[in-house]
Amino acid sequence: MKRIALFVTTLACAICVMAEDGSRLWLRYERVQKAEVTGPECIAKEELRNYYAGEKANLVIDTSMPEDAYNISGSTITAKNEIGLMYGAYALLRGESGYSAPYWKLRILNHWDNLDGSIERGYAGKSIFWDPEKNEIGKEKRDLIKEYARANASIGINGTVLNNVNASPKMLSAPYIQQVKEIAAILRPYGIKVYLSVNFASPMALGKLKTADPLDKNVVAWWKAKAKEIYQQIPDFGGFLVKANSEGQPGPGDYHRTHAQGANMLADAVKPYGGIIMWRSFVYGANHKGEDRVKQAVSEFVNDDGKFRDNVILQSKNGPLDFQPREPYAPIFDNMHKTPQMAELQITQEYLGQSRHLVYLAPMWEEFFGFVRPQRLIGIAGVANIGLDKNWCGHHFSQANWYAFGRLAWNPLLSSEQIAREWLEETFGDKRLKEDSRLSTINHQLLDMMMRSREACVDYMMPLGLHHIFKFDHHYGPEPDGFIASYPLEWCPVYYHKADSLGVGFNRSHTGTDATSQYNEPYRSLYDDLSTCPEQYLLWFHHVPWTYRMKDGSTLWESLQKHYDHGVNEVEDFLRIWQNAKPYIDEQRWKETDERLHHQLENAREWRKVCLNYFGSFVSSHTSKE
Ligand code: GCW
Repeated sequence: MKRIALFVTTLACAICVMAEDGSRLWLRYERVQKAEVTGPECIAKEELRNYYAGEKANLVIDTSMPEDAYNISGSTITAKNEIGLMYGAYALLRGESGYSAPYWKLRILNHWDNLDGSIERGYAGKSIFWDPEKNEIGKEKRDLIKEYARANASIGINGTVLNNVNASPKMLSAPYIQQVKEIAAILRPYGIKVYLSVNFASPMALGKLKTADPLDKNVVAWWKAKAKEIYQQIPDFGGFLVKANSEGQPGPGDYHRTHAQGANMLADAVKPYGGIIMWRSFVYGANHKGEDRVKQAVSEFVNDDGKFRDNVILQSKNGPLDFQPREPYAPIFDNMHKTPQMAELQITQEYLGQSRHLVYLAPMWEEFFGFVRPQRLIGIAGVANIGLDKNWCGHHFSQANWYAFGRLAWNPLLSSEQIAREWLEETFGDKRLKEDSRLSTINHQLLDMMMRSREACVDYMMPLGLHHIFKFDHHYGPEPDGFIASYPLEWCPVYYHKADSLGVGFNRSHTGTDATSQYNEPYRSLYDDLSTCPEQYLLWFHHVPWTYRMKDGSTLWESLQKHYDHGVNEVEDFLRIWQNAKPYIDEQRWKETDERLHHQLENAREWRKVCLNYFGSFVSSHTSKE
């Protein structure tokens, strides 16, 4: 298709141009309409009829197969039901063969969408679900949600939380439940269940009760009735996601109840219908004031282990702080032995350049799975990066993060490189260009750019374990000197790097906050000892002298400078790679990406300048010359 766009511009012919605005995502199949497809009428059949390039395809139901799994043998797909056939059809279109079953049953997107249409940490326009002007799901919205469902189904995502974890109680009011019902009906054929984030104080805000105490019988009755009302409308409703006693949200702690007591009350309400509660462990500041922020989740939840109902899942961010470009894994995964856990990854790039930087996140998630093995989890959630922008995600390459999340949710053992290769081929590849011998070099370079992009981001933002030195609130750009006395200390960058004339970094070893003791061995000892702590986490766990000798012989201060330089050089190289790719990419997507890459370079240089100036001011002239 991009070749067409290129010819069209060259020949100034306006007739056959198809907008290359990125709206088709990775689903850029050619509409061949050639295959004769046997089997039940279903989405798989429709997709293969339209897009399968072979002459014939067969869809076979085998009820003995596991849920969602498929087998592809030649052009025959076998699955338990139409959903499995659908997954098989998308796999066949991707060129897969053989047997495949999803690793997890719960593969869920979390939308931080507000009912007023805005999206918390959204960088791609307004919500595709909520529009305060329209209290119904009109035709246009219906079509869009269908496209969204299809995109998710093509990569195996099977659940979606439709609203922000900072939840408005209004979400549970009858008019909104009606809308959720309509959305659920669009998503259902694609095998996607809907879930809602709930505000723990909803019984007060909506039900006019005097309390939201989970042990109060009126509160219990209110939630039971609410669950019944929802399930009457949406019998396959998935359940609730809850952010409680975190960043000002209400929760059971307001009534001196435990997280388990709060979660169990909700769990009992949805249990008769097969619903689940995803309870978040992202808490700090409320009950453990003064404690190192990264320790607080474990401190607050560890006594609840074993006390949750069996339909409660604890949902935790991959790192103990907050979706930084690099964090060690969150030790909560080591500390809850009797509680089923889900990991929450952030697809939207809140702290990784938002939709302005090209940063492919799968290597970061792969790194996480190297520490928290997928078998320790029972599901996976990803904070979506989707909005009303034409290209869904703001940056054309941010689509790769949505794609990679889905593919990893299906199979966390896939390599990030394999996924990037697949995505590039589907999103920018063009079969007609295959003969061009330069293309394989270009493809290789694009792949390389994606694979290097996350480490580049770490390097130009916060290398060697630095963290949370972002500008306040919006988290875009550097503010290492950030300190506002009236803010909680955990929001201030200076709290996290602790730079002084001797050195920099947060001492979380046994001589400091002892956060290392929350880790299982071998990591506990590895991270605790300055001489064995991996350099990528050095300043996360230790306060290190500026003159400290790094493995390559340079001082810490020299090493910091090298990392910032390297990060910036990488982005310069990405711009060169993108320039080389120009003849092979359609004009619109090339130009939009190029503009963003230029901006990224500017921003990376700003990071380097601001951080090195700031940290350099602590390094004495004597030290810096060493
Ligand atoms: O990372 C922080 C974000 C908040 C977010 C919170 C959370 C939804 O800055 O915007 O709120 O995490 O995960 O609850």
